[in-house]
Amino acid sequence: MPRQIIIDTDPGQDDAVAILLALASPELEVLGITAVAGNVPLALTQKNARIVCELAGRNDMAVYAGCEAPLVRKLVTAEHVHGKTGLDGPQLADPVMPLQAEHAVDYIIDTLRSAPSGTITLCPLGPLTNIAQAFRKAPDIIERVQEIVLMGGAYFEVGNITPAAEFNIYVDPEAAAEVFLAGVPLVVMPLDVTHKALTTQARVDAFRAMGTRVGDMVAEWTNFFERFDKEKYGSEGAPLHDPCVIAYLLQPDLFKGRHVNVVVETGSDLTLGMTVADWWRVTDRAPNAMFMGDLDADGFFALLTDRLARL
Ligand SMILES: [Ca+2]
Repeated sequence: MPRQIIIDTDPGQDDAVAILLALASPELEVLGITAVAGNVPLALTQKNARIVCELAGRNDMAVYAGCEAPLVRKLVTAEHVHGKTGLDGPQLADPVMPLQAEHAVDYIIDTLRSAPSGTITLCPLGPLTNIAQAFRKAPDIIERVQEIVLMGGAYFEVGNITPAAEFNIYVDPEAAAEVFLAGVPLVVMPLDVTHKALTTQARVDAFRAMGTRVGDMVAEWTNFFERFDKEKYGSEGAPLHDPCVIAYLLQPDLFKGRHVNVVVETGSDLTLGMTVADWWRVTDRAPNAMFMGDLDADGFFALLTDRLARL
């Protein structure tokens, strides 16, 4: 039986690739896609999620709009990386498939309550606002979650939006702090991993060589955000952050990490949103997260290319 997942997302070109990877993979059943404000405002992330579903030929997918602002802070966005639409690069038509009427938070709650306990995995690819709101509103669902596999945080790579913090966690640190302490089995894909998933020229060429619309789109998205990241990091390509979450569900042996304690900083202006990971186990705080640190990048891109070619 395929593993049932809900993708919570703020597309974002790398979110788009993650959604495509999930929809292309028979091991996974995407129950629904919940949008959250993050890379761009909610009106665009929910629209972008639908654009991506249509690109995959999945106009039947249910897409829900969630929270338009973090729990207590003003929204910070990342148009400087993703462009004004969040999916800048290729020309994309507006979606025709509808947005679901139910709020994403209620959808998450209802879905977890109606399914057998421990059968649904949450895959957050953006700020953790929707997940934290669902846990606040319906604490009974927390123990029903099979696992949370998320993109966010950093330890050795430290920060990409501030010197100390990764974007997803920084945007809603209070939500992240609550989710990390909720007691749900947690797998974290921090920058330490995603910065190894680099879109080199050969890897982008492989997307284009598929000769499909999906392959062309992924190559164009990658070219768009690469310009920014190459200059910033001086690397040979851009990190493909969010697909790491889906790749982990398909092939966990591509990743290596440690089960450690991770706490999110919410009090300091200087290090707000920092994921303080006890990598060296220097405290007696109980481990709460599988915090990944290494990736078989060639294996990751082989998996991604193989699956995207099926769409
Ligand atoms: Ca994202």
